Amino acid sequence: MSSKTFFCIDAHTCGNPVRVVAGGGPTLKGDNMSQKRQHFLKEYDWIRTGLMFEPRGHDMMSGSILFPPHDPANDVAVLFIETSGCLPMCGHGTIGTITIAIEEGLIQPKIPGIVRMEAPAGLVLIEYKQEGKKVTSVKLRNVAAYLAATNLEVECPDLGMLTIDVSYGGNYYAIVDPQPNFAGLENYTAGQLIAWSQVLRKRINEKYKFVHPQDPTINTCTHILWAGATLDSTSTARNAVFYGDKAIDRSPCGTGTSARMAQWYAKGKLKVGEPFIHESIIGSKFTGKVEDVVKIGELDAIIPSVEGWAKVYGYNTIKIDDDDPYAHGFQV
Ligand code: PYC
Repeated sequence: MSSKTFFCIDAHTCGNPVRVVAGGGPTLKGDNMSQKRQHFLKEYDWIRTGLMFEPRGHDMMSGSILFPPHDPANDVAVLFIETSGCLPMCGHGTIGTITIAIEEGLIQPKIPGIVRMEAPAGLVLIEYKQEGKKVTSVKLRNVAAYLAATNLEVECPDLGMLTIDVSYGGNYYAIVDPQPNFAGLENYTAGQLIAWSQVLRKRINEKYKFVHPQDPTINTCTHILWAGATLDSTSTARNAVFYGDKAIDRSPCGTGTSARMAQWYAKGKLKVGEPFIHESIIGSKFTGKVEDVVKIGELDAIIPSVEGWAKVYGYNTIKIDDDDPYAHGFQV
C-alpha cells in the first residue's frame, strides 16, 4: 500500500474555498505554467480530484499548488486546481492563495506589498495590504480580457431561447443578462441555475468555438455568468457564476468580473478607472476596474483589476492512500 500526504492550508475568498497545497505537490515539466498545466492534467490529475472532490472536498472546492517562478524577476508560479479542472486563471483562487502565501510565509516577495505571479493564462501583478501579519486586501491586475462574441442564440431548458455574450477574463464566460426569457438571477433557485447551466454550456460549446488568440490550450467556454439585480444599492452589478459540474461561486468571481468588465467596456457601459462593484450570490463583493486598454493581436482588450479579501481558517494534512476506494474522489 502506498500513501501520499499533502500539507494544505485552507481559506475562503469572500465565501468561496481556496485550498493551497503547501507541501506534497508534484514536480512538473514545462518552461511555463501553461506547459506545466498540461503535464499535470496528463499525469497528476488524481491529486486534483483527490483533494477537490468528495470525500476530501466538495462541489465548490478549489485550490492551488505553488511552484518556483520560471522568470527570476517573478515571485511565484501557481497551478489552479478546481472541481472543474485546472483553470488557466482563477481570481478568487489568486486572492486566497496570495493571502495564505503571505500570512504563512510560503513566499517572500522581492518587493513587500507586491507579488508577480505566473499563472497558466499569463503574468498577474498583485498588490496586497497587510495589518500586522494579516493580509487585509489583495488586488490583482489580471491578464488581458476581451469580449469574444455578442448576441449568440442558445436554447435553454424551461426558459427558451436566450441571447448571450461570450467574454474572456482568464476563462471564457457565457454572460446571460436579464432579457424576455430570463428575469434575472434573483428570480430562480441555485438548483435551477445549475441545471440550466449544465445544458447551456454543452450547447454553447457544440454550436460555437472560442480559442484564445495567444494560447490554443484555452479553447472552451467553461463558465456561465447569470446576471441580476444587486442586493446593495451601492453595488454595480450582481452575478451567479456556474463552474465545474455543480458549483455556483460564492465569491463574485475574479475572472468572471474581468470578463464582465470587458463586456461592459466594449459596450460603452464602463470607463477606464471607474469602480465596478460586483456582488456574488451571497452578497460578498469584489471591486473591479478597467486599468488599461490594450490589444491582443488585432483584438481590443482591457487590463482588468479585481480587489477582494480572504480569510485563512485551517491547516489540513490530507492523506491519499491507494487502498482507499475513493482515493481519487467521487462526484454524485
Ligand atoms: O474567481 O476567477 C474566479 C473563479 C473561477 C471559478 C471560480 N472562481
